[in-house]
Amino acid sequence: MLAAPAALDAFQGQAQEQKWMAAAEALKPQLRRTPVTPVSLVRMVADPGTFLRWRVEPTAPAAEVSKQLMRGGDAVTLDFGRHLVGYLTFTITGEGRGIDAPTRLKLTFGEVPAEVAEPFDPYTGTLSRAWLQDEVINIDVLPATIEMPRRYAFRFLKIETVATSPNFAVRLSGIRAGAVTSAGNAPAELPPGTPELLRRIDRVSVATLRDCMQTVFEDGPKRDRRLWIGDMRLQALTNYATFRNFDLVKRCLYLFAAFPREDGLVAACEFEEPQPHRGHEYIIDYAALYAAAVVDYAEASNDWATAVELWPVVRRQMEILSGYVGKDGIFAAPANAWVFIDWSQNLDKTAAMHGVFLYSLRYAQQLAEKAGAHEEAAQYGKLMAALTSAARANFRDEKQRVFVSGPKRQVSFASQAWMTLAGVASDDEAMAALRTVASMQDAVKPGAPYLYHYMVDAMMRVGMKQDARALIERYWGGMVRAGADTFWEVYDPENPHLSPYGNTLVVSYCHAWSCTPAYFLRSGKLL
Ligand code: RAM
Repeated sequence: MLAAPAALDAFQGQAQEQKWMAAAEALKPQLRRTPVTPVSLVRMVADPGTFLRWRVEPTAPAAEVSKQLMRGGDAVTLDFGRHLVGYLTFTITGEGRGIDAPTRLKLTFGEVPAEVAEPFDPYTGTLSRAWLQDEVINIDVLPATIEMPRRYAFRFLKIETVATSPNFAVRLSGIRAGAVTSAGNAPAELPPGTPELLRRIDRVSVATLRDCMQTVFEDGPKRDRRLWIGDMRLQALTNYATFRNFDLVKRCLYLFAAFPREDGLVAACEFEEPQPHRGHEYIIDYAALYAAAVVDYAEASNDWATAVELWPVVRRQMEILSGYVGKDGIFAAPANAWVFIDWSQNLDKTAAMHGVFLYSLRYAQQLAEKAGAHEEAAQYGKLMAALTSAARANFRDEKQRVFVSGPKRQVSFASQAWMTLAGVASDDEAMAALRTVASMQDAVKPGAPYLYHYMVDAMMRVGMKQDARALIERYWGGMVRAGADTFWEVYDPENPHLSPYGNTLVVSYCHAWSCTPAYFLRSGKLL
């Protein structure tokens, strides 16, 4: 009996998805492992004058650790001198009348000083306490060489001797880490003669990307350790300008294609273990931006064959999302859907989301042409024209020379950035809007580097090179000046206590979406 067409379609769809999953798995990279040893013993000194609340004071070379005999209650803190993602090994010996009890150690790993200086409990964050990187281990037999089984993201390590027995003390030695990444050799630094701050920003960007490049582009190696579309797109762009690992991008694009929701919407994130599967969250703007990620990849790698292979996935996103465009030509996401755009609180996302969809349609149209889907390309063209005029009619405030969003006609950085990137405004209008918003006291500011990226991108698009550069120096440069080795998930220069999760200790301090200054600085358009 012949299958009904819908069932046949579903069957073919599943077969295709399995192929994509197999293709993704075949591209799974081998990680490179680099030994890293600690540089110094340090102590953290509370310093309200510093953004991160703690100052790091070296007290001795790291090798001195093995000169200390440690008893219950003793602790040491080590600085590895750089952020790393990897595994820890150390040796522990016992000395005294007799080793007559287990040794209990507590290890705490920190990306930033506060994580090894402040108690984790009582924990007040909204995300799982289990993300905080502390372990208690009991060692029954000494001497022993311990290989910690978990992977950590850290620069600092505190080791506390919780308990021995009155009859013995312990000595630590051979403390070392194996740092892992799928990034290849570091790209050449920015040429000498480039202002030092920009060279430092670039270095930190590259280190951020390196440590997030694992068997997928992770969002943050401390948390959430998974692949998100919005983060991946920005990592991939920076990767094209630095490590140029095209296969990792291809693997990630396939992973999203392989596990869509039943109706074909791509998931916002993917998990790799115990076997690849989709996350349970869907973000409307991330699904739209999948189109941009596919086309960016093809442009950078020249592998249009893969992009065309993924065209049905892009087409499906556009089909689903265009269903949300109302009769008035405005994109209106379903009430219960997650539209991300940024972490800023109280942001009205209507104009920005409309802009993201319009922006993504442009990429989808380009891919449709490549795939020979001229009908869809023409449809997208019409839809883009309708969305553009609806945006001008609904979001443009001629008097204030900005874009507004929502019933309260809210002015935000997000709306200006996305209206600019969507091409709704002329270059002059966009320039005026991007400058005006910066001078408006009550405009809703970006809440995280993800939106700052699109602010810089919008400025570059309309030729505001000086402004773009100044923003990078101020914002990412601010993190560097505050001691960042890798760029953070959230940063508000005016609010060191900002966290989307109710606690700064659970913030990721090596975060994918913050790595893009290297992309801008190496674009040839900024310097
Ligand atoms: C958080 C992560 C991730 C981001 C999502 C939307 O869980 O920070 O980077 O993409 O939110």
